[in-house]
Amino acid sequence: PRRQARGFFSHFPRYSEVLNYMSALAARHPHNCRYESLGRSSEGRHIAALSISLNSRVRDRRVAYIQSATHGREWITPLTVLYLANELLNNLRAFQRVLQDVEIYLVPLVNPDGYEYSFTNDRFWRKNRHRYGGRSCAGVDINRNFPNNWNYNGASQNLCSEVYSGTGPTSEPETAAVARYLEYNRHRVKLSLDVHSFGKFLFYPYGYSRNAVAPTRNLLHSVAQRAANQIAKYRGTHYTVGTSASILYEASGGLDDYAYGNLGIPMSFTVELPGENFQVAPSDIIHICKETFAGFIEFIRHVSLY
Ligand code: ING
Ligand code: ZN
Repeated sequence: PRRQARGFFSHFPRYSEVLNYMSALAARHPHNCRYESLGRSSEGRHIAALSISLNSRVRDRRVAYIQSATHGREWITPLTVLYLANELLNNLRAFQRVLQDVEIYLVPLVNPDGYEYSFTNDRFWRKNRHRYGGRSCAGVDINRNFPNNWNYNGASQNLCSEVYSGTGPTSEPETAAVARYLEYNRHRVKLSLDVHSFGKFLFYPYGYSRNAVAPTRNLLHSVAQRAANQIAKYRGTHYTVGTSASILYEASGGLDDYAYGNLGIPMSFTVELPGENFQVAPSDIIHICKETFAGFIEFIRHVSLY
């Protein structure tokens, strides 16, 4: 109750609290919000999703797909996605134009096992909790497990590595659940956002190699730059726009390269939120949620254009 009084966006909720929040939103907005499970993690937790639209009975809309907490320790990320859900549902009329013919599909905890483990055992846990090879190291990096140039760069076949890419593309149930949804809906998904922390970057494909150039890189760059400009309006937070390969490091098997390169989703980005060392002061959560919201809306505005 004390937490309720301080508000949801002033602390870091556990897995069950996130799912309760999601189901409460859907219960409060039955005509505009659907709560469902994309599948289960390797430890059996639900990968919960919310679908938000002006009328949830209408099918076949263009989809804006947004996921977060692909890495367990990136605690600020699901809060920005839940903030987006709550703001949209509480102000549907104000966002009528953006939502026209668009379905927002949100997966705040793609990696629920790694997320929980970062609360209970290791604050800096990144991977999922899948165990290969008996008692040795656990966990696969879900953002190295997607089927685009799998295990080519910035990934490892060492079970103990932070960027262990798994036994093959989509070997992980979390990766497979996301890929199944995106493949089934590939013709209507126009935007894919994978929200990480930290660094204040907006990345577009390709991330697997500095030498790989996306055919529509000019469009990707300008859409991301517009989102960065919207984010900066709130309190001047400066994001850098480019490919992860050129700005940060080359890494293959990420969601962004897969959504763009394999599925032909025209707008595919990775967001790196603020928060030095994955740590965010609880009093800063609401401000990050608000500035990021402006960026999300700018990305979503482009969904009806492509
Ligand atoms: N960063 C991303 C990572 O998975 C990234 C950077 C994005 C690499 C897209 C490749 C593709 O390493 C974090 N913070 O996880
Ligand atoms: Zn990450």
